[in-house]
Amino acid sequence: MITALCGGVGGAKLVHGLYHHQPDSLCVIVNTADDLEFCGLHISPDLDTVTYTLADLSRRDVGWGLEGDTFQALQMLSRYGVATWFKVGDQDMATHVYRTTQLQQGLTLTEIARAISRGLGVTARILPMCDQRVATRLHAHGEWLDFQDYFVRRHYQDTIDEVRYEGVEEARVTEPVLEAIAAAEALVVVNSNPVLSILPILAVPGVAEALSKAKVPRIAVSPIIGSRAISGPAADLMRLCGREASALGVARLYAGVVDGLVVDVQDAADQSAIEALGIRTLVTKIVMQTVADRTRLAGEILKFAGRLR
Ligand code: FO1
Repeated sequence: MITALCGGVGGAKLVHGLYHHQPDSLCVIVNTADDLEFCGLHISPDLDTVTYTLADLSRRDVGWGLEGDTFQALQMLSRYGVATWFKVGDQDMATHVYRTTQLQQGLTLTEIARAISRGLGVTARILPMCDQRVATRLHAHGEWLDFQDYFVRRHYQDTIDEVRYEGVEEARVTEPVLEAIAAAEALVVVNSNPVLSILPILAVPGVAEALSKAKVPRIAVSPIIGSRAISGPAADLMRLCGREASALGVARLYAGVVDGLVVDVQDAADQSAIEALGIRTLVTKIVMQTVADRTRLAGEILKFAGRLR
């Protein structure tokens, strides 16, 4: 069993590679702090991005939403004055309608994620990090921004001086997440944004403790190459957390949580400093431009885990 911790688009690519190797023995613990309400619908972007990606349904250009989806409903909504900067497609809307009605029936995000992945033929276990509401909020120029407002509407241009995962203290780790960590032969913190996708998962009471007790290899993949994020605001947010935006900075951020770190060949010079932290290092090409890249990188990580056992 491989258990991955994942956020949105970038991390979902590597999860797709792991799924190729282990379609029936992969668990994915997914960040839900990006969730939002849109027209009364509960949307879980990271859960949907991972599930759609593993179902080979996600948009090939941006990685979120559904390939070939249309936006007729959004067009009608905009005629009623509804803000439509968050582009929800018509087929995608069905997922949000289903999730919202099931939540209203009293089902949990975990139960609903299982029903959705089953409906889309995904055999991996997609697990929300918790079933309670957690909301990433970002402080900039004196005001608190909701996550999608910052990330999508404002194209993460704001200079952030504080990040909070509201509600995470009251969240509780679920039994399926604890089982997924306990049953794992290796744990993979994929190349998602550490501050926006991975730290919210680790902040759920019980998760970091379960990871620290795991007696199996725990491997992270750097989302930073050189001093730049592969995509998104990861580098800026690392610096906000007082971390160097570098592979070594990622190693320091994850020190104590991981035994191994996968870094890009451009960061080979950091290897000895990372190993000095007690973190074994795999240096390889970590940019995933094709599906074959995803499968290759995932295969290398599984071998790396074998060497760390
Ligand atoms: N990201 C965008 O940059 N623009 C969008 O309009 C957008 C719509 C959207 C709809 C559904 C969904 O599941 C994801 C969507 N995303 C969009 C991506 C999303 O904002 C991010 O991928 C995650 O929240 C961060 O990982």
